[in-house]
Amino acid sequence: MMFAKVESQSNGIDLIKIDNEETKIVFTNYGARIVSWKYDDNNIVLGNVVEADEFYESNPYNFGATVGRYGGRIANATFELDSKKYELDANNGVHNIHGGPNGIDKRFFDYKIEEQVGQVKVIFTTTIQSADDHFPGDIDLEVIHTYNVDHKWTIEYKAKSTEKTLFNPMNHVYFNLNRDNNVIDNHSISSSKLDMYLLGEDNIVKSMEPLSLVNTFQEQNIQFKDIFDSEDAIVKEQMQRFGGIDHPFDIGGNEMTVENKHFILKVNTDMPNIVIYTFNDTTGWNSDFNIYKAHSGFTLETQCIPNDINLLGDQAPSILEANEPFYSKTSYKISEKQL
Ligand code: G6D
Repeated sequence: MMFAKVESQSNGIDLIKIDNEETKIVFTNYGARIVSWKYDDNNIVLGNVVEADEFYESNPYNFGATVGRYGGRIANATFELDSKKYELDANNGVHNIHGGPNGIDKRFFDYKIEEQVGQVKVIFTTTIQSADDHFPGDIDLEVIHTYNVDHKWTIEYKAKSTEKTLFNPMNHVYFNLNRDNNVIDNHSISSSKLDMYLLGEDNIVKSMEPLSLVNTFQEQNIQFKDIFDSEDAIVKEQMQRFGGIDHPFDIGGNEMTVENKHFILKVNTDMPNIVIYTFNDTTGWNSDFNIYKAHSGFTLETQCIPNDINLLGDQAPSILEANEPFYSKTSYKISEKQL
């Protein structure tokens, strides 16, 4: 039997806890974020349920958060749309990242819960004002987290903007499928296509010609460790420079699998790219909460390629027309391997 219950903590934090027998998932109104996902006693994602009311406010790594209105970096915090120049807040050196300093990861969403046959839906709503982040247009946004009896977590984004704008939302959950929470180097990724866009200065994509990892490794199933330790000159340079993966990918058939010896995680998305970030730098958080070492987790950020507006101009897939409904869907399904 599936059921949901709400627990309130201090600082306005509500925890929405969904119980589905061997798996349990927890969301919060703060950033419409996932706080916890457990398979029996195993934590599948990074987060903190017990101290959620203190942990998330100071967490600089966007753990589990809905990120927007634009996920990833916009170079030099500026872009042009229909020949008009927009200046954003720089919150990553000279760049804008993850929607800027007033991104939606730091706001309280309204929500309602719908318990249906075989699934629970948590519908989070908010409005992003142009005055919040200096992008054009006010956006009415719904982020719907659905959890079902098959242990599948689905995120749907529904939005509408008052003006033509950029919209590139994603979820910044970090996964770790290891029972001992050891680093994720032993996980492997697989898809019929694993094309990695190479990064230049400040982790910003430098070329729209991706490198096929399937060709480079002659495999469709590749361990993170083999990527980190690759002797291929291009891969090696990228791994040494960025401390791991922080790259957008094109995947095959909208589907990718990540697994270790215990679990299989399948991601399915209608977004054009997935940014994989292997939590390469954990030194930027001076807090007792920071118990993380490099490669403690990895993200699967389903989104348009960051900085697409400056790379592709009016062909950028993140462009959203005024009053046009936006819809996007991503799901993550966890299953245990039969030994
Ligand atoms: C994103 O790509 C970025 C990283 O570079 C950043 O450090 C992280 O979010 C917090 O995945």
